[in-house]
Amino acid sequence: MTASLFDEIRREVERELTAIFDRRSDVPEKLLESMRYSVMAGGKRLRPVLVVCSAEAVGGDRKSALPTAAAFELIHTYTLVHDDLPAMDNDDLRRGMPTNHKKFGDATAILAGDGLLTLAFEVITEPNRHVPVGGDTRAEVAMVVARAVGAQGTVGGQQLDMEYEGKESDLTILERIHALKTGVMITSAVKSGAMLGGAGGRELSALGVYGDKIGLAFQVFDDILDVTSDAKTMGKNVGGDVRKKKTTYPALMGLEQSKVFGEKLIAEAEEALSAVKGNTGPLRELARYVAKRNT
Ligand code: GRG
Repeated sequence: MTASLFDEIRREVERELTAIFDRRSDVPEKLLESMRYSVMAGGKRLRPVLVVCSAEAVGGDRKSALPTAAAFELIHTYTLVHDDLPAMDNDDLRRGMPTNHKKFGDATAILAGDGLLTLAFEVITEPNRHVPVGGDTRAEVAMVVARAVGAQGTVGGQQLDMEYEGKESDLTILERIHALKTGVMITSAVKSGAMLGGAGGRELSALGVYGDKIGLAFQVFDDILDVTSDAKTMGKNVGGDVRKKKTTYPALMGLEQSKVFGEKLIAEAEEALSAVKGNTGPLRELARYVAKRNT
């Protein structure tokens, strides 16, 4: 993401995250340090930026979306911390730094992930510090997020991903795993922003399609980067998909066809935005960014 609008949103999200941690002096020191370490280690902040841009696309106020935007980064970081554990992907590099368990030990890393996930729901449901958001809307957003990241969503996707490691798989299975593991969180970020921005039913479903398409495209390009990029650029180890015998889009379709497929998804995402009346420019740019990113 290069545009200054995205940098500005990222900075605001990071201020929100800092404020969230600064209010948590009641958390045991090492645990708080471990939670803060992985969240503040950087990252593209794609999910929070999507929450904010989606809220603004339907005429909502940025400030009403900021806490939920930050909550998405807390949840996303928890999945990274747990995914990197020795019992899962066993990675030692994330966001260009040692993984959480390498720095704080496995047990604290597990607890840091647990703490981040639950903190996210506290942040989504507590009264908004910036502008009032009705309790009903906060509860609805919490439900959408819980369904997306729970056992029927991201956690279930991780389970399937583990079960299919080293096994024969096809495009249908791959799409299901990716939709659950990566897609639902991206779609729910877009939907949550839209709900906080006061979207109507038609806009909400169009933004749901947009989220589904960029969510899958994100994973297609992630599979491509795992083959074509390097650890220094990505800030995490690459080539892991082949090493762990994971089925990927390049493995099933070849590199060139994977790019064509990813770009088709991006075009479909942009098409879905035509049902949204507000300023969809930033969401269009984000869709194109997903296809062009190099980290
Ligand atoms: C529930 C433990 C658990 C895991 C869920 C999301 C997930 C499954 C695991 C995270 C690891 C992973 C490789 C997920 C695929 C999605 C992906 C490419 C995540 C990395 O997201 P980026 O590129 O990372 O947005 P940054 O660091 O930029 O935020």
